[in-house]
Amino acid sequence: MRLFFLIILFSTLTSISQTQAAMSEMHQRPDAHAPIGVMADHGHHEGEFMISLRSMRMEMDGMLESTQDIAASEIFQRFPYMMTPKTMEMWMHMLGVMYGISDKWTVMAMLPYLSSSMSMERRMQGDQVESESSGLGDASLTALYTLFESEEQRLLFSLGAFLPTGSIEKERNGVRLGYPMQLGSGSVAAMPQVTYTYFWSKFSMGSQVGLKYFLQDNSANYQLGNRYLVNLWGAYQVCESFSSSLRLSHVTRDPIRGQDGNMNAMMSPVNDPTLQHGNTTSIHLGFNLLGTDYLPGHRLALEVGTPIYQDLSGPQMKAISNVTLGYQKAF
Ligand SMILES: [Cu+2]
Repeated sequence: MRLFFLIILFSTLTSISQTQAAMSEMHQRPDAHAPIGVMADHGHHEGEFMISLRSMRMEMDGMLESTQDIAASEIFQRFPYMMTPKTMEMWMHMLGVMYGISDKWTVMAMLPYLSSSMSMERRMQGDQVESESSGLGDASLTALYTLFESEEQRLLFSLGAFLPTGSIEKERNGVRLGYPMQLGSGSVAAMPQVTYTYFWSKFSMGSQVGLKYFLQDNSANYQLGNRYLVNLWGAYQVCESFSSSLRLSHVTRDPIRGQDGNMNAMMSPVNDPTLQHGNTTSIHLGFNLLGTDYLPGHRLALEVGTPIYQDLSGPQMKAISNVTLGYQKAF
């Protein structure tokens, strides 16, 4: 009986150590990490520490009403707005830190820095004006739990807490800027997510669903609409240090609840709380580079995306492109 027990114990320990070896082997694939535009896709082993830096650029050009383009002249004809946005560029630089508390539990902290600019056309003057805002965005703390991980697959749950560290009081000449130009939400938000990834020898596929749920009204008496996120991707490992990926992402934004009393909703579509929601589906082409012989363990990734479907409430800015460049290193 004792011998039987020892055999069971020994084989269990052997299989655990084999799984560990397989797991670290899996971590050494370039596509072991999701495309860089996806967050909270992987956990870390006990005592492992990772630092990441991301730079994202989002560009918007022109306006959409529902799914149709709408010119500034038509907006001024049909709506009472005093100005309408033409273009917007947003940069987000994000510092992230991950730490494996155990092989199951990982914690992650993220701190974004935003810098946005928008050009608007004015009805009366017929000219263009620019507005800018920059500063810290909303920081987040996320707990990740690896429910299951083997050589072939990984199932991960995460729960993020977003903190209202970003300003919601950005102004131009003493006038509060519209919702898209504010740096934060002003509210605490919870974000549960589930990520499942399956690995073949050269291919991998992943899926992620998430919800960003705002928990309270902010100091300006509104709360941003909840966000529903879906990601689906496939990656192909071209060689041991390089993989390319194709990703579909979908974001649904609920309407804003309440209204910022310091913003004149009739000034511009971006000030109108009834217009800041809709659906966007995008496609992204990505590359993951993993240093093997040269700079082992360093990761560099790029992802370039463009919307393929946008259905926005009322006249809203049309997204054109988004690009993410990221660097990651585990210790
Ligand atoms: Cu990590």
